[in-house]
Amino acid sequence: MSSDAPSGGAAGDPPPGQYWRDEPEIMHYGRIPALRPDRWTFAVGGATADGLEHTFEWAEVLALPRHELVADMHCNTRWSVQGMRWSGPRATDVIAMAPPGPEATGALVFAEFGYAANVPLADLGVPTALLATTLEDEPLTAERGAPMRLIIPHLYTWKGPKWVRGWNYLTTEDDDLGFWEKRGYHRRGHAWQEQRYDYQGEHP
Ligand SMILES: Nc1nc2c(c(=O)[nH]1)N[C@H]1C(S)=C(S)[C@@H](COP(=O)(O)O)O[C@H]1N2
Ligand SMILES: [Mo]
Repeated sequence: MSSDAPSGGAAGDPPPGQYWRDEPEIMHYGRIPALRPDRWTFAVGGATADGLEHTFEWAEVLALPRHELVADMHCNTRWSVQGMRWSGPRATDVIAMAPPGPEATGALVFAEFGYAANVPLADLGVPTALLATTLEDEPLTAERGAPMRLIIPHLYTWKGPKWVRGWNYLTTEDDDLGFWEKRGYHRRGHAWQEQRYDYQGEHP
C-alpha cells in the first residue's frame, strides 16, 4: 500500500491522466515568504509519542544526514516532469527524533501562510520522502520553496508543501484537513493510483 514504486503502465509513461512537460510550472497559492533562517523552526506536534511538541532549528535540520533523490513530479493539474534532482534530510530522520504515538495514522504537513496537506504516515515514512533543501545542486530558490520543501515522489505534488515548517500527527479521530483536502481532494493522493478526489475513496 505504501509502495513508492510506480505501478502499472509501460516504462516511460507518466501516471494515468498525466502528460510529460519539460519544466515544472511554478505553482502555489499566496505570497512567497521571506527567508529568515535565524527565526525559522521546524515543529512536530499533534499525537507525538511523548505528547510534546518538538521544535528544531535550521542548524539541527542541516546537521541531519543528507540524501540525494532523482524523482518525477506529478501536479494534479495533469502535468508531470521527469528527473528532478533534490537533496536534503529524509522525513524518516525527523520522525525518529519526534516519533508519533501508537494511535497516529497520518500527518498534517504545514507550511508558511497556512498551506497544509494530509499525508498518511505510511507515505511520510518511505525512504524517498525527502525534506529537500536543494534542487539541481543549488539551494532552493524562494519560489521553489526555500529553505525546505517536502518531496514524496509517488504522491501528487500538492502533498509536498514548499516552505514547509513542520507537521502534526493525526489520529483517526482528527479530521484536520489541508488546503486541497478541504476542497475535496484525496487524503492520500497516490499519483499512480490516480487518487485525485476524495470521492474516489480508498484513503486510510
Ligand atoms: N506552500 C505551498 N506549497 C505547495 C503549493 C502551495 O500552494 N503552497 N502547491 C503545491 C502544488 S499544487 C504543486 S504542483 C507544487 C509546485 O511546485 P513548483 O512550484 O516547484 O513547480 O507545489 C506544491 N507545494
Ligand atoms: Mo499542483
